[in-house]
Amino acid sequence: MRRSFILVAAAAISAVLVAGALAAKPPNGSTTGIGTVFLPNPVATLQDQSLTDQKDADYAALAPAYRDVTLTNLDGSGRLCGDWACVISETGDPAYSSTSTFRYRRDDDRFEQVMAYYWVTQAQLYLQSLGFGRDLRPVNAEQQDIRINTWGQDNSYSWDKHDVLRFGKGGVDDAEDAEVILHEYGHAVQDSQQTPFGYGLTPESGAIGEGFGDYFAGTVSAHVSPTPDPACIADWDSVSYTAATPHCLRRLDAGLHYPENVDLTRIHSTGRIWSQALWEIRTALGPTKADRIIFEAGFQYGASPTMPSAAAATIAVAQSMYGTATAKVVKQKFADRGLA
Ligand SMILES: [Ca+2]
Ligand SMILES: [Ca+2]
Ligand SMILES: [Ca+2]
Ligand SMILES: [Ca+2]
Ligand SMILES: [Zn+2]
Repeated sequence: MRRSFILVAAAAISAVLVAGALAAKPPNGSTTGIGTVFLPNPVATLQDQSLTDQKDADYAALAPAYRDVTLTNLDGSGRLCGDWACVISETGDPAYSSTSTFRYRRDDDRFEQVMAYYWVTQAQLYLQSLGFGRDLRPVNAEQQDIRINTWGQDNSYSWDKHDVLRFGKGGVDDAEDAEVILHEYGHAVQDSQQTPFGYGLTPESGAIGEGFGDYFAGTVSAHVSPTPDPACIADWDSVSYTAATPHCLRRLDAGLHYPENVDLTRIHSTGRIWSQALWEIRTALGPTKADRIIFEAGFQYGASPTMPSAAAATIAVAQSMYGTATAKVVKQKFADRGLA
């Protein structure tokens, strides 16, 4: 199953993936480097709702949104591959640097490759900082395959059969917005928590998956680079398909309620019930405690939960990790959405 971040019919995918023939260059051995990225995206960073795609141009108003960051966990090959992410590009040149210096602007396809490497790595490092892989079991702690392609539709997806994230180039190139990257990585996280690999086999569990992806984007984005309106997801990608401001793909505070706002033909929209419950738990408990509970619960509620059953599993995890007072808070936040 392929899970995307917006509801656009998926085109057939070529079974033949061009594996980015890599030039035979010597490894440079360095596991850290420098990259230029958005943190998390220009609209949120600059608080400027008037920014538009302008056909992938690198125009002056965007200049203050670029940031140089340290790229970590590289494998020393001079490519954007490492412990937690490996980027293969099917468009433009594959990024390569003998000095691990990856400074590009958005009109260069290599910019999105750097974004994908940086943000997937940051997401995994955030999970580890919470204790996953230490006192808690690891979550998707492996090299995530990422492909960026010329697919023209405005859509990206996680494809669990091949354990790969793909980012397209419709409108604002999808991997120019950290929150699109993180939403898709959220799907990979949930897939990895199931045995056999793969989460979300029913429409309602799919809606939880979309809500989880949005929540994951919100919590990791706010951890790495806080911005004034953290409940707005994909502030930059969405300028291509939203007229109202602030531009958001979706929000984490939509005020929907179970079951009357459930529409299982619109799982992304319905997922806002779930994402809001998680967001309010995070607000009440703080990000560390909330995310330890929320991500641990992903191991517990199975591949195809209903929203109430996943809520019950999450409350039980809160009880066993932190006791009755914390479980009560979690239960109340789910109750506010009609889920407990
Ligand atoms: Ca671009
Ligand atoms: Ca584009
Ligand atoms: Ca897009
Ligand atoms: Ca945002
Ligand atoms: Zn999705």
